[in-house]
Amino acid sequence: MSSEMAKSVHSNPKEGHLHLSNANLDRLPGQIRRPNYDRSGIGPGIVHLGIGAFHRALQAVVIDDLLARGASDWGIVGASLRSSDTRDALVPQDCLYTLAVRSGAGTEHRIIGSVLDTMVAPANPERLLARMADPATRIVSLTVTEKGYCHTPQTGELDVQHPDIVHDLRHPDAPRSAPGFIVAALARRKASGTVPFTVLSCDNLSANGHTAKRIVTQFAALRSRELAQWIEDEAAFPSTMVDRIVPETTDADRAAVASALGMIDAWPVVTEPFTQWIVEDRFPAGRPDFAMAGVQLVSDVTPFEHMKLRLLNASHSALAYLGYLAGFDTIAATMTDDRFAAFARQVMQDAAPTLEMPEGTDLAAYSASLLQRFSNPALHHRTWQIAMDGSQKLPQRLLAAMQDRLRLGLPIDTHALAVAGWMRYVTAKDEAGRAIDVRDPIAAKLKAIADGAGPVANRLAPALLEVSSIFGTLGGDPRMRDAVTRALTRLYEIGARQAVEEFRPA
Ligand code: CS2
Repeated sequence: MSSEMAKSVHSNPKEGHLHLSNANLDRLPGQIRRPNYDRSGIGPGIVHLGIGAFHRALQAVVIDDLLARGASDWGIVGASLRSSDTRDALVPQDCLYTLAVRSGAGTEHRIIGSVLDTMVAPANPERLLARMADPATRIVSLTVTEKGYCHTPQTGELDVQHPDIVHDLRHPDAPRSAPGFIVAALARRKASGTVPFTVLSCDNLSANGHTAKRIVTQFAALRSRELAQWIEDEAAFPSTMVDRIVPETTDADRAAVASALGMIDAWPVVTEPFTQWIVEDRFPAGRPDFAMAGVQLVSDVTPFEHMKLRLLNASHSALAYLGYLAGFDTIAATMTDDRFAAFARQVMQDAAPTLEMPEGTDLAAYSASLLQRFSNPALHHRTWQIAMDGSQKLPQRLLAAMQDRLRLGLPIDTHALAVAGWMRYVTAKDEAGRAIDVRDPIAAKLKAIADGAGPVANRLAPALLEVSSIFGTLGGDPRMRDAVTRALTRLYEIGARQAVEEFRPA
């Protein structure tokens, strides 16, 4: 690794400030934990696609823990599939960064050293492909968000019309998408007689390993049947459940970290004390000793993934849409209103009967801990950030539980209010008539539907329920249509705050 190992004292020429770097580690205040291992001796065993804040607050911390214990020589090469921001921030500081763990009790800072290098895929796809195809790479992990899978959210199948998929089929050696990179690198490994790397999805999708495998093999089959079969037979795609709340880093966070460090970190990550990673133990090409760093290794992650998606993420999304509409900027602020806290608890309670958990799982205790985490006053997790990409998130967070409740003959009013909150949100106008900056791959389509229907619940709800990539057959169910229309009607009549207040579980 070249660039990140430079041994010069970095300082900002304009202001004369120190910058975080290998050479400056000794100048940090004594109490700040930092890599106690020789970073130059670590091999790049893991390539991570989507090196955003989430990865840097969770998997990279686990790897840093193992390196600190001398229990591993697996390092991470990170890649961004789109922007160069992370590379531009991290490479000049030798890919070191600060993890700032915040709670009501204060902030703990720690410097993470497990990321060895950071690349920007579009700037040099060949460099990333070569690294992925290198036999030294034995795991390719992913946090590319739901939309990075280029799939139809409702079915989990590859979207063959997706512009990046169309592009990657035409340009297999200069891909853009995560499936495109994985398949191109696996094709090279097959050609050179190298075992496949293990693909480790760390995104919030149900059965994320199965989904990744389905998408990768479907894409490979469009290139070659034989390649798809080889991947099917030889490559492992363990599912994982990852959990840590990681809000977007703000300039205020950067300033706070700089003052704690006495030097500048261009891109620290801010998170909560809680962290959990559950992984299916299928790594034919080898893996670090994850368990030593507290990772839970299991044979089937599905129940835990459903639990997290339907309790944590579902109530998070519910709070995000309804809280945003009620004028709350953050989840913690939304939670200070008892009515919203009670509503979040109800989303969790209603999801519980749809879960089949291993014996001994205490869903009530889990839910209580989630409510406490959401209330962490030191985290500024914006409702707007969680509201993003609803078309990709609703199916596994809210709709799957609704489907199960209908099957069980149970009412769906709680979840219907959350879905109605999303519908009100994607009209792109808030309750005071101000524009909402809706971020979603199909934002334009949703807005067009909303404009066509107008702010009239019994037109808007059925029109949006027809978006089959989100709702599938559930959208055509009269019980769904009635419950969502009723909830949306109340949102228009009395606003989110009162709709949540008036809400009483049936
Ligand atoms: C959140 C998640 O942004 C979102 O949609 O619900 O990122 C959530 O914070 C994490 O899944 C927590 O593990």
